[in-house]
Amino acid sequence: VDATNLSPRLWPRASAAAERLWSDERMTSSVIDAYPRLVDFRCRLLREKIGYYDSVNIIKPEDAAILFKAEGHYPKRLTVEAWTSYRDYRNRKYGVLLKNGEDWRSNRVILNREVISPKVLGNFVPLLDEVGQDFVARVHKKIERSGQGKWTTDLSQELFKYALESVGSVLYGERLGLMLDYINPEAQHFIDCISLMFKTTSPMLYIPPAMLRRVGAKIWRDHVEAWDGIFNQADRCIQNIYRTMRQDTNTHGKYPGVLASLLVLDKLSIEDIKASVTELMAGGVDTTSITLLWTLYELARHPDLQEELRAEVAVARQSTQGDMLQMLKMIPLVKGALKETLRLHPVAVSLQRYITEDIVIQNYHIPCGTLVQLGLYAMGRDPDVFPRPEKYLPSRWLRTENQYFRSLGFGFGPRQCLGRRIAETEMQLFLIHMLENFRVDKQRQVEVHSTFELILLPEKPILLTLKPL
Ligand code: HEM
Ligand code: 2DC
Repeated sequence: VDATNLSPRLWPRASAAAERLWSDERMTSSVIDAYPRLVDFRCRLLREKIGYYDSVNIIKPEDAAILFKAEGHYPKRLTVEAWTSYRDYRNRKYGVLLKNGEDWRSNRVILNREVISPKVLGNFVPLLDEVGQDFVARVHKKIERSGQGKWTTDLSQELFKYALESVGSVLYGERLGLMLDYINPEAQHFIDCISLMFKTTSPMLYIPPAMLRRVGAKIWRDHVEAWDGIFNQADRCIQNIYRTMRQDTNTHGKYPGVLASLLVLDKLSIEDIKASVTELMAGGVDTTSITLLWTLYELARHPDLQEELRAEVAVARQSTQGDMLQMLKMIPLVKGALKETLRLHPVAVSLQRYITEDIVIQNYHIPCGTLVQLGLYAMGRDPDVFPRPEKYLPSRWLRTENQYFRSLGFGFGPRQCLGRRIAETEMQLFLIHMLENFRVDKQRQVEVHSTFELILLPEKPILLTLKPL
């Protein structure tokens, strides 16, 4: 059992299993330190072997610091074989997500400049702000139509559309039209394919996809169908931009989007650009939307906190008179809320690296080449790291000294999330507009736990009620 990645609810069961392992002579060599004690968070290091993976698991910020110092020049994380198998099967190039070594680095350096460097934020903000405004207008319309002055719904489908519209507008410099009443069925299909792709990936973490492919397993066929849908839609979007670029030479000085900028820059091959833009488009949907859903859920559970955030946004709005770029610098509590959401509900259950030198963690010598996993979910709920971890407290992020290797939701270093700036900006703008327009409420006090479908998701639908202020 990979106990670092389990929800604490399941830990008593893991503990019982561990107890059995611990007393089994043959197992002790693969169980470092007192495995059962992991259950009360005091165990700091765990070696596990699941199928063909052999990894060392850590959960402390100090240990994370040691890990990332040993990640080397070309940081490498666990390869999701289902994803590389699909690319190999269809003869498609790897994008930056799946590349490694020098090939990864040379692509990543160029992508960084167009996607994550501070200089592009000014280009992204007006595009993303417009999507945020359209989302709010759409909710107002839904409320009007309900005839009840409020709208109660599972917002996840709406949030998927918001996220895809946002990432699409940044990548293509154009609107996909997902905030309209009648949306392109191909865009809806793309959204469905991404969820299916994640869902079918997780069982294949433990059963080699090559074998599933040989026996024609349904899970592999579904996975291929999902990626096919993703690539087809991305290809259509990319072709579209490619065509219009050849027709008109952007004379109006308008920001043309990430794809067109990369094509004009001409530093990556078209195939490399297509591969990474497809990954950006696919990576930009479920991640931010689920994080926003969890944030609204937490704000609904903490009405006083919600008012505090609203007040912060109001002050920022007033003192900047709507200059969005400025406004984004004046909302530390909103940013804290997003960090707090990722602490309790991380999208990625763990971060991993193959270390490129020997390290010593908690007195254990770990040889070069070992896969080391940092359990993000476990760290976020460790009372030694976050006092009163069960409490949703955005203000705990207001002090920079509280953040030493603790805010790792987007990963770390040169291999961190490439979509981070897009994600953060898109989520901050969403919260600004929502807080300025609606009060978020929820039915009863029901705890919602997480489930693992490669990324962590709410285990059941979250019903929220939106009321105009
Ligand atoms: C990688 C989290 C949104 C695209 C990652 C990683 C994490 C992560 C943990 C691995 C980083 C590491 O190994 O250090 C998140 C979270 C998001 C989010 C929490 C939102 C709340 C996005 C968005 C996009 C995106 C919006 C696209 C626009 C990518 C890509 C990589 C990546 C392409 C691979 C980068 C590389 O290997 O060089 N993300 N992500 N992500 N993410 Fe995100
Ligand atoms: C899943 O044990 C659990 O950002 C595994 O936007 C280890 C593992 C490896 C890679 C992680 C993955 C986990 C979770 C999802 C991540 C992925 C790297 C990138 C990906 C964190 C923790 C994600 C969601 C990307 C996906 C982009 C893709 C759809 C094109």
